[in-house]
Amino acid sequence: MSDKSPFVAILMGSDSDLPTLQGAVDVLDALQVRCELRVRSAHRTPEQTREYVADAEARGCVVFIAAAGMAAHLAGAVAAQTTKPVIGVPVDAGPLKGVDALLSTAQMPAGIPVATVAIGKSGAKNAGYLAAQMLALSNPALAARLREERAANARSVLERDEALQRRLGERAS
Ligand code: RP5
Repeated sequence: MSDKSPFVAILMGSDSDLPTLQGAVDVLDALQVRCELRVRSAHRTPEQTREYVADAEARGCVVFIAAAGMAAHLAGAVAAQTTKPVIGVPVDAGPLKGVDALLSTAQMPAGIPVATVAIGKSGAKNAGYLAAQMLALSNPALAARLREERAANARSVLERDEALQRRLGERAS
């Protein structure tokens, strides 16, 4: 039986964006959120991008993550085709190190929002978390997994602080 649970569609402008987007996939996998990953380009495959968004929505996509570098219009092009939430990830590609993609992704006209995260790998991970948080609004088990992940994150920071204090103590003695 195929899985019919709501899913997150991750689009990237090029397969060269995959090292950045892998973090979003890993976060969603760890939180047991179904996702699929496709290459679609606002500029190079505009018609296939439109078709994919309509098809993904019909199959149960509830959040889109769209990532691109340079003159990054993919997230906006996706947002133009759906009222599902769209999270934009600016990719650090090209000589402007992602600042071009950040502005292209974030500066949307009123009425067509794109929730834009940070440039690069941290942004991609946060896109995964944000998409999961959106799904968790109607999924208590996922909300619990997100809370546990936050608690584990906090424990890890405190453990690293304790390790640091031990090293500093050893140096002083
Ligand atoms: C963007 O151009 C893509 O999202 C990618 O970040 C960048 C370079 O693409 P390739 O030339 O590597 O395919 O559209």
